[in-house]
Amino acid sequence: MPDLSAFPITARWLAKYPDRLQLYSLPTPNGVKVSIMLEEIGLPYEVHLVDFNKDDQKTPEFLSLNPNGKIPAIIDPNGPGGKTLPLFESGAILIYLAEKTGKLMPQDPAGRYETIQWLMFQMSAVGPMFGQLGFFQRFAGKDYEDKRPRDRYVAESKRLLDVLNRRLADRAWIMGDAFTIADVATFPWIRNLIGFYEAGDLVGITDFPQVTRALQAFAARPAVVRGLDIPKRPK
Ligand SMILES: N[C@@H](CCC(=O)N[C@@H](CS)C(=O)NCC(=O)O)C(=O)O
Repeated sequence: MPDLSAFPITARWLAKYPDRLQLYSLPTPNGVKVSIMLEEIGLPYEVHLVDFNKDDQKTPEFLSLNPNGKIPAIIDPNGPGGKTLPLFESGAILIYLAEKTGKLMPQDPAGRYETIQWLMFQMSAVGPMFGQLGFFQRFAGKDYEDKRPRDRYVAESKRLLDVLNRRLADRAWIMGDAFTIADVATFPWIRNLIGFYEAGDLVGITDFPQVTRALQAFAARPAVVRGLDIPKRPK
């Protein structure tokens, strides 16, 4: 049985199954990327709720795993070379899990880099821009009188949706017929933009029919349905 006691996070979130991958998360657009991925690839894991209402992500135990204080983060007791691997940043975790299992990533080197390219597009553009738009549309920023910051993020989000819409015009998924980690990273953010942020009208989502078509297909995948609800939110 692996000994995870060298990781202070396991003192606050006890591992019942230390031989399984440990996931520390909450069902946010970044968090569900990893739960969806784990459901898709069928790797056994144990999930721990990081409750933002209790500022769990700011505790010394959580910061010992991710000094950036953000979910998701993992500890894999069966990491490279048989050693335990701690990892944070959802994009890095998706690449790691794809390569560990040989799933949701093309095998050929060019296809692999192209998938990583679209994953980076999500990590560097879609996530941060939609996140800012969410702040100005749904949270404290909605009361700001000056609408120029909001409008800037609306314009940039529309531009990004157009890039995706064109990419999907002749493809089922971002990489073609194969569902990959680029899709796992991207569609939770589109779903969140329309759903939780209630910004569908603001960005004119009906102008991006390829994006909404792929989003529907994404939301219908059984592993996605499961992953979107892991871990369960506190009542
Ligand atoms: N680039 C990071 C971003 C992670 C991130 O922003 N997570 C948010 C939830 S979606 C979070 O933990 N927020 C808590 C906080 O800021 O206190 C990743 O993709 O893993």
